[in-house]
Amino acid sequence: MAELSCVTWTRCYIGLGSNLEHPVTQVATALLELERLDHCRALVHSSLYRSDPVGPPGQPDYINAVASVETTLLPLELLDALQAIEQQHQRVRIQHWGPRTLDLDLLLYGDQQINNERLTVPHAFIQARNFVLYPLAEIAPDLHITHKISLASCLKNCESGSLERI
Ligand code: 5RU
Ligand code: CA
Ligand code: CA
Repeated sequence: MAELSCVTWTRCYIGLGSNLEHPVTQVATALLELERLDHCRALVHSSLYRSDPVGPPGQPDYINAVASVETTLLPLELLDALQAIEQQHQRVRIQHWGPRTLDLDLLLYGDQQINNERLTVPHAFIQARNFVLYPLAEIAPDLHITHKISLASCLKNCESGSLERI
């Protein structure tokens, strides 16, 4: 008798950001690369957004977006895949929170809470950053960040500021 297959697909949310070397192209290319990742399917992504830099001053404006995929990769396997894409974009770490060609953040991995040396999920910045919350709301308005914290409640406390959908 035929067996039923049993793999678990977990929906994950990924933040994209760039403020060097043609940021719109960096983010658009990264979306295509996410779409082509092995063991991932069903990519959905937000519009691209422009915003002022948060953190160290004197950087170029950022382009941000949020994407979601379903994956059979484990969290650290997905992180490896995201970091490999960052490397393909010649990401160089000079200054902490400094400008970058491409930053891919694993924001949410299903409803899991993960705390280890490489990974904190939900991502530390998710609850207070307009450049994460507004794009996220575009693709998953009913999302909960944790069992107790809804995306809608985070948005109520987060001004859109300089954030501009492009
Ligand atoms: C401090 C606060 C440092 C928030 C960082 C981005 C942060 C940014 C980005 C915009 C950084 C990390 N500003 N600043 N978009 N990343 N607008 O993706 F996110 S550096
Ligand atoms: Ca990052
Ligand atoms: Ca980031």
